[in-house]
Amino acid sequence: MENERSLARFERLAQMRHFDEACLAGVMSREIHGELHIGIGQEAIGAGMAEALRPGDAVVSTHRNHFHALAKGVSPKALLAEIYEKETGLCRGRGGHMHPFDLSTNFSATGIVGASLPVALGYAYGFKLRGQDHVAVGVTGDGGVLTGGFHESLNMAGAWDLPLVVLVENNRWAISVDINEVSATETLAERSHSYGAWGRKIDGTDPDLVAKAFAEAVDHARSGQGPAVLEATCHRFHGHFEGDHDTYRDREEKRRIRKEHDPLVLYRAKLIEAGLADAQTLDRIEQTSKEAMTALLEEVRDDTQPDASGALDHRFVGATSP
Ligand SMILES: Cc1ncc(C[n+]2csc(CCOP(=O)(O)OP(=O)(O)O)c2C)c(N)n1
Repeated sequence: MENERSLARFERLAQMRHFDEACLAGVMSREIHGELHIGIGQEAIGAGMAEALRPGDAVVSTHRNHFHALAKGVSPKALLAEIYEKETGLCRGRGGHMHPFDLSTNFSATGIVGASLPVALGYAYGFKLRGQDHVAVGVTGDGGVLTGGFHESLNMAGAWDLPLVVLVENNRWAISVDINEVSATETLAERSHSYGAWGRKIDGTDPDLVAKAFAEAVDHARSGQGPAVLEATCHRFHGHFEGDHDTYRDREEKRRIRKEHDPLVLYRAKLIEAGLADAQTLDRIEQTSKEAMTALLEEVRDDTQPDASGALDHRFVGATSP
């Protein structure tokens, strides 16, 4: 049982890594336009959060949203097609990578930093009003914690015991701003105390630690005890977006981070050491995941792009066509 769960977590880590590598290919080939924010190095958070989420729960993510979408059960095909600006995409290629929206899984994201939290708060309030035992997860980076929306959302969730889980992906950097130089508190999780919320800081490079802490945070919110703040530390291996020269970080430091904190490498070693898997099994999982993603990418590349004449189709408000 324990090894099945561990293998499933390893598989999710691999799938997330390969998903973002498939996105990178589209930047190199110029099939993907605009800024692309990938999460390579941060996979353990997405891989760890998947298990505690139920279909009715809502997740509202950020500009760096791919892994949270996959964790919530968004179709990898529809997400990749959206990122590749295809008619088969989640939003028929009109939203792009920063604005995926999936009514069927209650997943959405916003490119406005900090704005994921008030939207998640709205879901949480709606769940409470309807007497549903769903939770709303608002994801933010460390930079987003410093916005007014973080305070306002947690204050209201604390005052009204709303089922809001704030998941903070602390990768240290908000573009070029080091959180350690701009935060008035030592940790971001300790801000939870001001709102009577559950709070914890964990190492977000280990999917086991994430799964355990995230399940506790979700249980707390689901059981009507009010909001939770989970700060998961992680490392962003790439620049802020593909095209960022990333000169604010030392080259040697970046090399060290990749060498010492790769969640896939670390989890592989952990499973082998604990006798939960052998190297061949893990190789096979990685290989299968890579092949599946290669096939998916080929399929997506063959899909059609929306025609410019349909730019105003599929809007909720003011649509001219049915
Ligand atoms: C309201 C707002 N201000 C500024 C930006 C520009 N911007 C995009 S991402 C980003 C930094 C976000 O940092 P963080 O929240 O730590 O997330 P990370 O990129 O590390 O995942 C900024 C300032 C924005 N998108 N929205």
